[in-house]
Amino acid sequence: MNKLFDRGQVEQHNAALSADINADFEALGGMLARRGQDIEKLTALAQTFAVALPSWGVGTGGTRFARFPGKGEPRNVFEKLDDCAVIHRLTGVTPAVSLHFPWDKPTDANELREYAAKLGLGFDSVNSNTFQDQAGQAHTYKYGSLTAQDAAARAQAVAHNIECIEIGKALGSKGLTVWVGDGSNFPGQQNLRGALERYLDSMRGIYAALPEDWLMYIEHKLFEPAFYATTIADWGTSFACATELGPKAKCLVDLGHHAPNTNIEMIVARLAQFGKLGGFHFNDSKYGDDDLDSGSINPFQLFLIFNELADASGRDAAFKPSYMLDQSHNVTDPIESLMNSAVEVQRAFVQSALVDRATLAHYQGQNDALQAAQALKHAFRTDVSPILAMARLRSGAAADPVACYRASGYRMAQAELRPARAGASSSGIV
Ligand code: LRH
Ligand code: MN
Ligand code: MN
Repeated sequence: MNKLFDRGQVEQHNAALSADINADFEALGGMLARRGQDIEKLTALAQTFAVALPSWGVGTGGTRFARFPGKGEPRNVFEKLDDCAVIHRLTGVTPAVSLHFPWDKPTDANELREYAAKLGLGFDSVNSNTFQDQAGQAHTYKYGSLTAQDAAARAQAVAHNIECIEIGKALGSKGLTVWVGDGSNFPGQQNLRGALERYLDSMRGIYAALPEDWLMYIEHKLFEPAFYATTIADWGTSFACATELGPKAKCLVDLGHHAPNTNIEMIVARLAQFGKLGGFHFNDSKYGDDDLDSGSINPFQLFLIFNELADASGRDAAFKPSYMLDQSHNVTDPIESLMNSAVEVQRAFVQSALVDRATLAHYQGQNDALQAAQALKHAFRTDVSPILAMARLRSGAAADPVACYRASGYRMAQAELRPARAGASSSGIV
């Protein structure tokens, strides 16, 4: 547990900044009012926003070449939750954590659930891991897991996913995210159709174990670790499988899992249109699955994705895909990166609410491409920072999360409490 923020630190920090925030908020409110928009409504909307944290994101990530650990990294799932609680305390928008098994497998799920509850955290969907072999496991995933030729390896992968559901039930999760790296590195290595048939067969076994109120999220990814053909490479395959499996199966869009320059917002629109958009793994990238901080490379793309989400919500009030960050932090303090990223996703959400949809539809109807594009740009160019800061003040979070975090000395305190262990890897990826 961290006591650092229980000593009025956030309140003091906010008191020092509130006059400036109020002034900026008032100025922006006046400007928005002239555009017919109500800043109070937008602030209330911002306060409804939430994005889940990846448990593996609070440790320093790594690449296939090296991992450079930071100070005071969490050494187990309890410490990961401690760090996640700091992020939620300061941003107010990350109330749930997404666990990854077996990395985060609890010895006692009830104890973990209670620990999280005391920190004010809940659990988002759980993630299975059949993309690496675990110590002592009977059958290797070297040649695939849910698609393996070896029936025993497939059965083991199915059983692992069902075990994830069982643990998730005890934790209060409501979903299972399935990403498999299965595929091939050489033309001819696999029968492409056969691999997908085996995948579907395995997934049917997992689907059958889903509780009534759960969803299964199918996460596609173009490549890596399979470099010739990945079985679930794209949203089309994901959509076909989700359709085949049934209503509890939906598609999950990880922003980094596409070819460069792919029109991701259009994928979002398509999946939403056909009722199969389940959720997101937010991150940013320049080349591939870079797992960089959300909004750090292409904030306009993030905005355009939320513009599609706003359009979908306008058509169906019940539309509610799940939001999660999935990032790897190599050169920053992971807590800082996750705080900034959560705020960047929230920013895109609020900016998308600024789009005047009637005006946009009018220009679209007139085939006025220039003004239609400007209708979007107008919203995107609006700096909604005062709204986000005010939403944090009103939610009891920190006006400036990173500044408040740095002033607290949390990281240095953890460095004392959590001495580095040789070869320790928080996520198990490296
Ligand atoms: C695969 C992926 C998937 C995994 C996570 C660690 O690249 O995005 O979501 O579970 O990374
Ligand atoms: Mn992902
Ligand atoms: Mn990924």
